[in-house]
Amino acid sequence: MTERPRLPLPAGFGWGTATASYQIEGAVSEGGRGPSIWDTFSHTPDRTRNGDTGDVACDHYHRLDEDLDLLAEIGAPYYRFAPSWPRLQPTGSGVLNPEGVQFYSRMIDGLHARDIEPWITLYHWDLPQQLEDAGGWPARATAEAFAKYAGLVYDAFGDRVRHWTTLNEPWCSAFLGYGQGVHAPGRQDHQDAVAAGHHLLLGHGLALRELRSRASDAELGITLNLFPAEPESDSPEDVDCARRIDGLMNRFFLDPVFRGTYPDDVVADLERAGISIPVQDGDLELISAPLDLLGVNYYTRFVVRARSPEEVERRGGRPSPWPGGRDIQFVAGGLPTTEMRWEVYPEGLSNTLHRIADDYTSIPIWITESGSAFGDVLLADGTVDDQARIDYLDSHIRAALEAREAGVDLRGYFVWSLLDNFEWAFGYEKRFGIYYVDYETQERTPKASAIWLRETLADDALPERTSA
Ligand code: IFM
Repeated sequence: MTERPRLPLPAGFGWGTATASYQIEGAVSEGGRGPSIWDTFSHTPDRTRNGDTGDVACDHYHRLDEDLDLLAEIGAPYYRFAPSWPRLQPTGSGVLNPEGVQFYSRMIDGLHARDIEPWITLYHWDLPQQLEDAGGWPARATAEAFAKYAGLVYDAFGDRVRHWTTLNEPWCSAFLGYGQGVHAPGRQDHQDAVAAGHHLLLGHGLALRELRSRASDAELGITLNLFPAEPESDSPEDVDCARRIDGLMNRFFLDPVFRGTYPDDVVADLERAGISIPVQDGDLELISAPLDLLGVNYYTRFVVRARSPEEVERRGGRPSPWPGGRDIQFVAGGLPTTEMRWEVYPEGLSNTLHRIADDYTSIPIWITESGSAFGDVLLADGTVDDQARIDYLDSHIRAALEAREAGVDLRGYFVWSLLDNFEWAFGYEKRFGIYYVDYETQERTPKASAIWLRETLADDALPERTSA
């Protein structure tokens, strides 16, 4: 049994929920929207669970007001959303699409009308297909196109939006999208993945320069997904596997952003695998330009061990997101898991926050995503009893606030996600929302976690909690 006492929430703390365009909007052929890599990918056979696509998703495009009312119901002061690049700029170049601008203007105004601060993420994975056809993120030109797009989006909404993050989880775009191929655009080339990773970071740096030149009082940052990598044993081989995964997952992004350099050991690991990072003069200065905040998405940890040469041989050349990592095995670490089979490890969140503050930066940190998928069921009485999600949120919020109490400058915590939604390659099978979505009727039902969050925020305290 775990006993957790009532815990008052810090004054002025930034609570929120988060979503992303392709996961909820639907209306993919309406309002002048162009195709994105996720349209193409999800319509390609065998790419997503059950062939699910974002064509309709949560139909948020047509249910904007209803969804804004849900946000008001929760009572969190922030809402983080990612406008769709192909809705705002259908081909990835040229002027913005007025219908797209109108849709997000309505959203932003609707948020302000409900006393909710909008927070924009400029890129949450829906690259316009035309840019992919021209080379995608492995091509440097995509970073330049992204920066131009960022400037235009700021021109449209900068007067009403104070918080901006350039990228969401560039690790996923680069290594799942171009390395393992389980995310759009589905390519499987580790050199492309690393080039994509660098050009995403370059896109961040170039976009930041565009935003800075326009924004005097905006708060600008990037969101990284950071997960601790731990060895299964103390053996030097397992410890080295953990170093390598930490390098590719965390330090590949943190080091250039906060130290202006790629980590030597990661560069050496990649070179051994015949892979180079296509850095040009001046890139790292742009990438490491000062930020106002860091967004952290935290879900789980990795536990790794070394594979023997025989195991590597047996496994063959199965696609992996990790360049040069065929000899690294991911194992269960013995903790309870969510529906994603991700271990529930709140200590990893406080450790990650401490690590950032100790090793990288003292700028404000925001947890821009934290949440879990469980097999939620809508009961006949109209309720969804997701105690496991409440427990997950409670333990992670406590871990985050502990780090804050110990001196980490943590400013906010956004729950992923407002609604059940299109969970990428997993389609609609995984439910992350605090509102249950019936995809047949599009009816939204508050799960117990939504009610818990609303009451927690209204009481300004985490309730006392006893759990098994
Ligand atoms: O649904 C995703 C989101 O798009 C990015 N961060 C992780 C979430 C859960 O997998």
